[in-house]
Amino acid sequence: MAELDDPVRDLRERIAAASRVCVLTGAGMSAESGIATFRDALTGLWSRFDPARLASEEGFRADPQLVWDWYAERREGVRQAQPNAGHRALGDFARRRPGVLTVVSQNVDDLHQRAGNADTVRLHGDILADRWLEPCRRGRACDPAAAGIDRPPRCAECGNLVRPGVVWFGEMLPPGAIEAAERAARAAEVMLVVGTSGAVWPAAGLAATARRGGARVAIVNPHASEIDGEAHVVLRGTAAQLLPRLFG
Ligand code: BV8
Repeated sequence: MAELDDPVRDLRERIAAASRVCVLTGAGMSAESGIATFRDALTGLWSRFDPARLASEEGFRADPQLVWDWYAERREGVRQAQPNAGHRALGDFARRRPGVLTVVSQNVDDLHQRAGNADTVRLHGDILADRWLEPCRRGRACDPAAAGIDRPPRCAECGNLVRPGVVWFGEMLPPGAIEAAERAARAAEVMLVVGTSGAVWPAAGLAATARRGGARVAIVNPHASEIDGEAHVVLRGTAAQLLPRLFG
């Protein structure tokens, strides 16, 4: 049977024949672009911190400058990074087969968008975006340039702080994001889960949602994840190695 001989070829053929494909990506998708994965992000200076604490409103309020500096360093890494062969394979596929592929990402970088998947569903926000920490009483849009050079920038009139436009632990996902992701997972004929440890919810539940919807579920990850059990097939490899072979 093709599947037993060559699971990559079998999956590639399923993707080529499908009219609806959903790809859920995590930090491993951007690892080969030089962006540390979320749980590896705390190296060097940050190695003594817990990412789940830094990536929370409580952590930000406890030490705004520390958290702001962590994000500033990660933002610079994103700006320096380039989409890898895995991002490009998905962007090229979307250009060749418009309307077939939905990319749902937990990542806060912009590499899918830069590779051509402009309509990527962002579950956890955008690290390059800024927001006010408190809703602005004057309804003003957040403009860090006007908020001064402090770290984090602070509104000179009311003291409101600027924070990164990401979803922190304990915060709701952007309106409509998980609903759009669940619709794509339920409708998918093929669901590919790339580069995620499956540790963060509700994103981690999308593989099971796709499986219940009848999708063929496959995982691309060099290591075991918490949701391997939801997959029909697990491909032990990296995004930049395998996605060009699956979507090329
Ligand atoms: C929420 C932005 C409603 C910030 C991030 C059940 C249901 C709902 C909520 C919960 C629940 N159980 C618990 C919760 C609470 C919480 C949660 O999930 N906690 C976990 C720790 C248990 N969830 C939430 O708070 C979410 N909000 O549900 O709202 C609500 C509200 C209040 C109370 C209840 C419900 C919000 C979660 C969003 C958090 N924000 N990011 C920032 O980035 O700074 S999540 C963060 O983790 C990143 O976005 C990251 O993408 C994400 C997930 O991690 P991974 O992407 O998987 O990355 P990781 O490093 O873990 O793994 C990398 C993988 O890649 C590895 O497997 C590795 O092997 C692989 N890999 C490495 N190299 C490669 C590779 N793969 C392929 N190729 C390679 N080259």
